Amino acid sequence: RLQNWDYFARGPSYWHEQFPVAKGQRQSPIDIVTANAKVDKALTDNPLKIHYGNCCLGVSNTGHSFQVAIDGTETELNGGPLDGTYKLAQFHAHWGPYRKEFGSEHTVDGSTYPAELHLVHWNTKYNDISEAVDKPDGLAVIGVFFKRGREHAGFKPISDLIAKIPHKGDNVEVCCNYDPSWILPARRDYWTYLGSLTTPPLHESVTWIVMKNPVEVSAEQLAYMRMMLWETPDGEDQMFNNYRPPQPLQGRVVRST
Ligand code: 1SD
Ligand code: ZN
Repeated sequence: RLQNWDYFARGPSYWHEQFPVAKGQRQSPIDIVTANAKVDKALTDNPLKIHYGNCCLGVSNTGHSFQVAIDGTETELNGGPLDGTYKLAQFHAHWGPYRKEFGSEHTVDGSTYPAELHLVHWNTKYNDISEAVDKPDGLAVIGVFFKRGREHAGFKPISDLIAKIPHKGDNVEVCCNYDPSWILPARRDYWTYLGSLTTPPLHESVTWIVMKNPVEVSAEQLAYMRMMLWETPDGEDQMFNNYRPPQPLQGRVVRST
């Protein structure tokens, strides 16, 4: 069964028909205009603390991305722009076509990257992610830009598994010790703003934390993502361009470390 939204015939410019919040006041992604970002000392005085550990369960093909399922029990994200403690629920990515330098959701002064990883966390003041997903302070997503370059050893255990989940619904276990913080850039400078999920139902529930420094992954690691398939009206096809373009800022302020 085809879903009621996709990235082609029922793509981002149609999502508002079924999800009116698509035209809301705090939609994501956005273009980050670096000159307009307000440096906020409070963000560095109370640094972002990220603790993950060995928490990965499996990698699946959701039909829109790969998604790594997490046992978040021992994970913790707090500090920076966040009140309280958030736990990691899953991570996934968005990416563009072969050899192109676009596919990221956020853009920086109009520049794109070939992919963007999203680590999705939920606020533990709620009982679980399903309760948190539509609350204004329910989610925190860390975005990490991927840039084409050298192979990323810390992403390799996951990119190797992505090659094994071609069809929607395919799932493989992450059998070895894997800590998602291996994919984070060494320098943790970031931009932060209040936004939304970038896929329907587009809930305005996300505190975005977008890492300023991209991480390098190889052309082959990007190619593994594009080897995944998704369902199209004509059958299956290579998965790419699974990104939403930047949305209006609507007066929001982006803060910077
Ligand atoms: O695209 C994801 C979607 O798969 C789902 O994980 C949702 C959270 O439940 O988040 C969006 S996103 O805003 O992180 N792109
Ligand atoms: Zn995402």
